Amino acid sequence: MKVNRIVIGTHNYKKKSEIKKILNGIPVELIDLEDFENPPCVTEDGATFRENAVKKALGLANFCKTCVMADDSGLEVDALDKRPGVFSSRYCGENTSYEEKCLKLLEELKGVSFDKRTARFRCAIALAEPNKLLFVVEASCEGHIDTEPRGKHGFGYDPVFHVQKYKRTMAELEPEVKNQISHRALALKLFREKLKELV
Ligand code: ITT
Repeated sequence: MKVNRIVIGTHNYKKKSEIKKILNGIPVELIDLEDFENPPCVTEDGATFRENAVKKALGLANFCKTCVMADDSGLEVDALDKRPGVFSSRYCGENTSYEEKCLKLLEELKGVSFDKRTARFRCAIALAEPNKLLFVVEASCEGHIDTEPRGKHGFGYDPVFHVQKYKRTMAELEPEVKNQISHRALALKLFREKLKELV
């Protein structure tokens, strides 16, 4: 089967915008999920990012009746036994803001020294057509949880995620830089490669 259009299966506007920028130029038409009426929110009850990405991609491909890519991502903090992990978007309650989540994380890490605040963003991206998983790719981006939020770019935990190489938080980096080094950027590099076999 040849893939010539892919729906970006996310309800997260910022995530979608990063995916579109990073995939700029691929020989496939990218379609927004909002172009479909009442797309479902697939329940993310998998134990891993991979499981959730596959579930979202298959669930949405069946709904859209075409090829869908889905990204499941989140933050693992070593000092918190890898929490919030797959619960990153629900950390401290479903309807809390990104700011509240960042502050809760800083609160939980109070007193933990910088060298013990190691963390990583993880991203799994699945591509599926109705009833058929085509492939999954995964990548991660290492860093530390900072002691205060800084920066206005990005979304989610970016203001508290310190990137050693730049000595800045992910939210202080220009989007062009985040989109070269992030977990999503690295996963989408692999995605591009795999996709070449299908277009
Ligand atoms: P969809 O499921 O509709 O794609 P979502 O926001 O619920 O949207 P996830 O289930 O993958 O997506 O949850 C990801 C959460 O992890 C997200 O809400 C952020 O809190 C965090 N996250 C993921 N990628 C991030 C990034 O690049 N920078 C900062 N935080 C990120």
